[in-house]
Amino acid sequence: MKSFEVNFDGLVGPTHNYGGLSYGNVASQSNSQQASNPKEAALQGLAKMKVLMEMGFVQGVLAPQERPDVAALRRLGFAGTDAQVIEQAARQAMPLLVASCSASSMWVANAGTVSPSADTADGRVHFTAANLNCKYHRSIEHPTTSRVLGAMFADSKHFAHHAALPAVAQFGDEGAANHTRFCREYGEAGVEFFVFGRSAFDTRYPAPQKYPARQTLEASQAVARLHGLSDDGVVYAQQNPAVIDQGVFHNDVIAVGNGEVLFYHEDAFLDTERVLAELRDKLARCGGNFQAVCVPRALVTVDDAVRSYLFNSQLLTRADGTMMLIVPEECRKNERVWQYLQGLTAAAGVIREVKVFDLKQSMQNGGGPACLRLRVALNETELVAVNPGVIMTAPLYDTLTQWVEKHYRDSLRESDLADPQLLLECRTALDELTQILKLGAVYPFQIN
Ligand code: SUG
Repeated sequence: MKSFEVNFDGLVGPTHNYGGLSYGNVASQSNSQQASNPKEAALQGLAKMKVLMEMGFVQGVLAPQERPDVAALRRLGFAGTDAQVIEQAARQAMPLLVASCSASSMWVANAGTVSPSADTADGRVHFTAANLNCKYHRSIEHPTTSRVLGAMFADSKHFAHHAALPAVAQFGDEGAANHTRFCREYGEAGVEFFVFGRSAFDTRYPAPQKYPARQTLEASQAVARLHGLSDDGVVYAQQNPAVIDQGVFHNDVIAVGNGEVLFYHEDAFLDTERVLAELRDKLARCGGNFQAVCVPRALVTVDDAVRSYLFNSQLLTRADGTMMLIVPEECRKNERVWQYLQGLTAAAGVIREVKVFDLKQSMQNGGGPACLRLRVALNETELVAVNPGVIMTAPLYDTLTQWVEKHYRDSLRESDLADPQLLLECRTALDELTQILKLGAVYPFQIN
């Protein structure tokens, strides 16, 4: 049976703004308070989806969330009408209003962890929504994420959904940003690679000194258990705490994998030799031939990686079996990175092509091409069972582009977030979107 890696990209929401909310994420911190352009952000994301679809990849779309999250503000003690809740929050606790307005659900690599049916004990595709509990503005995403994923992958014969892990730091879970799957074919059993930043219960693992390690070993292990993965099909690795302290807040900022290939920076992991050997071994047992492409620090520094997002690229398999990297424009602007990429493709190894996209609006908050997509490996039968409304087509692209043009602002500053009109604009847009994508009622304003 044929199988596919389907990329579901997060559609940027109407409140995309630069809130400076993510300590440890260099771009989010340094672009705080700048004016954003939500319309441009959404169109940049849609353009990437369209190009990949036109290249023959199956492309999907994941809906944004209702913001400001008035219900979250009510839980923090603000009361009255929705407009009064927003006005009070703006007056008394602006940082809470900013957090409740974040469009951060666009980075769907953090929506959850997905295990394909070939890896799981019950032969279904398993999803665990990420609790994202390291940052308040992200911790409020998972209930809606679960409803949206449930509406996209509704058939319980093929799809199993797990609620987010307990929302405490010990089970900090950032979803697929710290999870990679290696395999020979997408439809065959593979090896799931979980990268964690620290252990919550075992003091033998070192932790970063400056920035938070968002993912714990215990969270990764819980997800592997929930999904029914076998010990032979799982490898755990600790992220190098020194790179977290340099701004590598997720593993997908320093490594990316696909098929039999891991593309990673020399400083990405602790105990790298053991990790690579285990990956090689376990993939061999699935009939695969593991290939590691290491980027040496002498050519590209960790700082270059953080600024250019070289590793936050999408590594995609082309029809001839070789691979292509989808990188952000910032890679072309960094001389060392660009030179490295020229050398990489000229060497005619497994990675043969580099394609550049302008995703500046998202990049300024620390979200590159890989952050914007959630990968779901599906066989033909499973693909047919996915809600067809969320699979990208040329007409859907046109409809979504018109929808963005109609509903999105082209400038948003912190002071604009206090405008209750923004909530109404967002709800009007999302109500229409749920009809376009055939999601049914998934937002709090639609179900309460
Ligand atoms: O969680 N930025 C996101 C970026 C997520 C990137 N995702 C992956 N690497 N997979 C984060 O730090 C910034 C929001 C702000 O500051 O307005 C933010 O949430």
